[in-house]
Amino acid sequence: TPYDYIVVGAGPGGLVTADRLSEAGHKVLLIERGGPSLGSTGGTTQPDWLKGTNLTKFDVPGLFETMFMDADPYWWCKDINVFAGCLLGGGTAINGGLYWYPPDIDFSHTYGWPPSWQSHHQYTDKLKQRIPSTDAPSTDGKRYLMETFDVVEKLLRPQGYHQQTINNNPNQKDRVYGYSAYSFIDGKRAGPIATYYKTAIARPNLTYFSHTTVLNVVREGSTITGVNTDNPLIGPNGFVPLNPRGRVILSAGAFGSARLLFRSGIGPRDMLEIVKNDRNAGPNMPAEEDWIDLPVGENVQDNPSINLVFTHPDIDAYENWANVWSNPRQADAAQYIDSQSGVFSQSSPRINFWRKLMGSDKKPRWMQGTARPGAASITTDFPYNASNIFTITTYLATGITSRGRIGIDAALTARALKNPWFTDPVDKEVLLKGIHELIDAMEHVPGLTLITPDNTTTIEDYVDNYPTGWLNSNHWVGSNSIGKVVDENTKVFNTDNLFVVDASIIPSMPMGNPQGAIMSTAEQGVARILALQGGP
Ligand code: 6FA
Ligand code: ABL
Repeated sequence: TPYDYIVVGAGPGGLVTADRLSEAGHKVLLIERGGPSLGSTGGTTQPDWLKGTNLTKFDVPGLFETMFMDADPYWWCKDINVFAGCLLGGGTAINGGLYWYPPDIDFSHTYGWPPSWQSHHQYTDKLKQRIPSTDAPSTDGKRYLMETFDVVEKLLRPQGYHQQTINNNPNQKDRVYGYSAYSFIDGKRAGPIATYYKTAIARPNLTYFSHTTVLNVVREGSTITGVNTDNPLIGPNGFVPLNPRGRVILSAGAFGSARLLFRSGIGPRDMLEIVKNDRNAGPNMPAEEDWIDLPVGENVQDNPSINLVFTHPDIDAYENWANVWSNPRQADAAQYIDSQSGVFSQSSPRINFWRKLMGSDKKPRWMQGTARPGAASITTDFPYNASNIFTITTYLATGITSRGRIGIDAALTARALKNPWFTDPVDKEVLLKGIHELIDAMEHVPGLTLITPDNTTTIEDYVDNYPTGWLNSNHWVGSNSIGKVVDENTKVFNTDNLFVVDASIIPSMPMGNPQGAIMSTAEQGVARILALQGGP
């Protein structure tokens, strides 16, 4: 059967979009390549200690770190060479849940947004109504395992930082710190899965297909007529048609949506040639005279991030999260099962902070810090007390000038062709400045020891020799930047009815971990699509 709207991908971009389109009464098909996540959506992956409940790995915030410690991590997309969630909720099913209301500057013309997006605030308000942030997700309103907050606060205060409820003042991002805010509700992962998806799936005019991969959009010149999938149950040969005035919306993520455009004959010639030479994808491409040349995959950004690992005698490293799956602290597990309260109601981060720094190019850049008990990696020859470790991840955010490129290789795996971190040396200079400020303040915190890098390595050498891939923050944006690949209504240039709504249209790095900025973008994007003439 034909649809008014086909939305490809059930990540944060796709869920906001599918919910708003179906709310407006349209006949909507939402297609997701992965399976269920939260228990409420049919997910069943859970540790033994949660047997008998419907709480899964994806529901329980305190299991977040186990995403990176599992022998069979089926939730990662296998054909994207960085972390990306391929299941209902996309990244929001597996991410750390840090959730920031975007500051106004993140939608400013300076950072690439069209002038018509300047009064964006109302769309963030719509998002807040659906997913309110909380910095105290435990159902008893208390915060747990807060030693990391207390120690890092001691490091920040002498530098003139002051405490805020961060999401009460999204525009204040210089020398502020606060409790980590999350998209959790009632002590459980929520985000768009427990909110937008929940209302969308309840509507009879929305159809959801999981375990179905869209291969390409089918187009005649500039007009999209439907999508090809790998699922014959969805339509003959896996094809789903659009209604005459129907539209397709790609929400497959920064890598996934770029690849779908390539496979549909839209993008730089070198990428389209790869698709053309592929035995399976080539025959589905439009004829060469219909190829559309757009900078798909260019202009990509991701925060460069550097981890600093410390010890302090006050810290409880929570066994570096290694036991939460098979051998959790009994009292904490019991408390969580009983009332979704306690340590397990929060993911690993405990404190976040921001600082505005000027580069030698006179451009401001904002540094974000995220601190958590434990560490992903430690390099030192000295002995240290493993039960006292914690990590500060320093990110460089709004204002970064480095850009990279996303593309596909001969196997059609999506990957960075040009890494986006520190391509402009000023970004590195600024992040180094921020790291030095933190290290210099350590003298104010008795007992605080930096173990990675240790005192045999300078900060400069540490950053210079940092393994490139570790700079990845999983916050990719920009591969289909608004103004370059899509117009101000999120429509792909030179097409009649193809749209993109996800992280890929965001033209520059937002201030914080991006899921809030992405869903806020989606709120305005889908409002524009609904208002745009010529649709269903
Ligand atoms: N962002 C935050 O704001 N806070 C965090 O704490 C945070 N943590 C993480 C994190 O710990 C990890 C490990 C990762 C990978 C990301 C994190 N992020 C965090 C970033 C955030 O999750 C992403 O920026 C955000 O999810 C991106 O949203 P998008 O809507 O742009 O894209 P997704 O990848 O989430 O969703 C795409 C969906 O499309 C997936 O469900 C995928 O399965 C589906 N899909 C892709 N190709 C498809 C196809 N061809 N056919 C059908 N479905 C497809
Ligand atoms: C994010 O926004 C990042 O994308 C994640 O990388 C980060 O989680 C979460 N938020 C929480 O701050 C980290 C884990 O804490 C590490 O243990 C892990 O090694 C790292 O992600 C992998 O990128």
